Amino acid sequence: MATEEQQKPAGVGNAGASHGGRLAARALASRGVTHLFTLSGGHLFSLYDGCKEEGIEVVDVRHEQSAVFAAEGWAKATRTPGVCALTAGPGVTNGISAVAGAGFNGSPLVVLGGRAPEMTWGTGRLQEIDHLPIVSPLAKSAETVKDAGEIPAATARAVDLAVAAPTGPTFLDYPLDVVFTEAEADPPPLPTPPAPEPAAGVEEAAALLATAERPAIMAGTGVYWAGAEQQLLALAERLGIPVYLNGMGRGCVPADHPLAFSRTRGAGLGGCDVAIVIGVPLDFRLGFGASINADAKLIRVDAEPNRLERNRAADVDLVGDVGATLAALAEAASGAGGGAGRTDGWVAELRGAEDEKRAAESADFEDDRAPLHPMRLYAELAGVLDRNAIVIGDGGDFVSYAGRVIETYEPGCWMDPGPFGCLGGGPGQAIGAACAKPGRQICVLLGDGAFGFSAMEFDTLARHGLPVVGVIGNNGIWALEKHPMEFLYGYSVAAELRPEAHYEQVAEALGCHGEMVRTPAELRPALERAFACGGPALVNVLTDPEVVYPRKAVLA
Ligand SMILES: Cc1ncc(C[n+]2csc(CCOP(=O)(O)OP(=O)(O)O)c2C)c(N)n1
Ligand SMILES: [Mg+2]
Repeated sequence: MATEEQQKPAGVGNAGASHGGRLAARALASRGVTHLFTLSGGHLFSLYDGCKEEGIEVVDVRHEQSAVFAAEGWAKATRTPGVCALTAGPGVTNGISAVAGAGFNGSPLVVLGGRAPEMTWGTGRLQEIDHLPIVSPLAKSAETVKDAGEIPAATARAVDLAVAAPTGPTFLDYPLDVVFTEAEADPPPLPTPPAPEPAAGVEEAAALLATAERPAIMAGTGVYWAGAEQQLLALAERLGIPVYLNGMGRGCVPADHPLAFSRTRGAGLGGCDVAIVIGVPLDFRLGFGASINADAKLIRVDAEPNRLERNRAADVDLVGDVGATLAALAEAASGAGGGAGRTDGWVAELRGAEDEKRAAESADFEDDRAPLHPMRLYAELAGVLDRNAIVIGDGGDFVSYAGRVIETYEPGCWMDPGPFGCLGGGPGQAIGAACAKPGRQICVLLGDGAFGFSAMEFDTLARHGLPVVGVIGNNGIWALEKHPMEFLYGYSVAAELRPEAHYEQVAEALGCHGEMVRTPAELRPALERAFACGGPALVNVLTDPEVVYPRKAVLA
């Protein structure tokens, strides 16, 4: 059977000729792109050839979803665009969940697609499907290049748009005939970003803040994408405001900063008189806005308008450059009489409550049971992680526990699926992060259920020599589903996994270091060996399926 791949298109073998793949790669290189995450397909050959010419490293994975997650991991680790290429048809459709997740996270990534030839469109060629209606609702832009001469401009546009605030994924596909055709065209110059302007309304917000005695900041992923951590810290310090962080916001104020709080969010947001919600939507994670005291004044700061206004509208909505807005807010509120002293009592009250909550956790941290309590696992892990380790969560309850207790000290060091909540993104993100940050500890936390989605990416880690350490919380169940279903119905279905499965042997078979851990005493040495082995490793820790995560909502 002759496939698209076997028909040799024009432009191949013409050394030095600028076929569309080379034009695309040059455009990527002009934007500083150094890595392309992909899984092979003939529709992409000319793009690979272009990458070879430009010195762009091609990192090939085992499922297209992982290629997109890897691009997202790159973006999250570097705040520069992550780029992936998916072959026509099933390659693109396999990537869709990850594209949707990146949209929810505002992750700046560029998804390049192969595409059946334009000349014969509609004749039923292999893998012929129009991707745009599928991708358009999920991405900032979705475009097909119809002319080889347009490739540099369209490719550069896809990158430039992904990183423009509000950041997010973009999609561009190249029909096979177009991308194998030669043309002469250069990528356009880099656009000059607009000067960062504070949002309108800062004075009004500052007036609220200047007299606040119990202010609180809730900051999320948007702060990270805006690169506004310095301005966030300065605002908190000048006005003495306790800070709660989620998503990629974690680490934007170091976990051990006197104004960083995590265990008292209920008291902090529920008891504040003025809340500043920065770069995070008022979605389920914030009780649809109800986590914040109903009587408090709400100041919202974001790069985009409030998409969830039906949940709760802000008293002052500051839409614009996040960093410039926070800086202007700190200046104006200090000028209007606000200052750290006014909030001392409030900060001390929360610190007392925070210390109490932490003290209450210590029993779980020292829990001696085997199989392990997940909290004991995290206590042991904390002892081996560097301050700037990148920790990636992929799982149910196992990751909910991690989100509670893993401390993040620097921006870009915590990655979770975000509000789209797609399991299976951990290994891919780890691949991207490891490519972006060689020499860093990269640790991916995996539920045993989550591990199954992308287990073959341990092959990718081994082939590319990426020293990622996976840690499985292996409780033999889909705990986040099993326990709530039992609570609701008194029984559960479709919630069991194989108990004590030797997933570490899967990793070993793929060329990684693997260990199974059954008791708390075995864990620390196993983790140390895993981080010291110099390559990818998987530590498969048996955890107690009877531990029920103390969840407020049974269903999201
Ligand atoms: C792609 C996808 N499929 C299904 C779900 C629903 N889901 C959320 S958490 C969860 C259980 C995860 O189990 P595991 O990874 O073993 O972690 P545990 O809860 O057992 O700690 C499931 C099935 C999801 N979020 N994403
Ligand atoms: Mg599980």
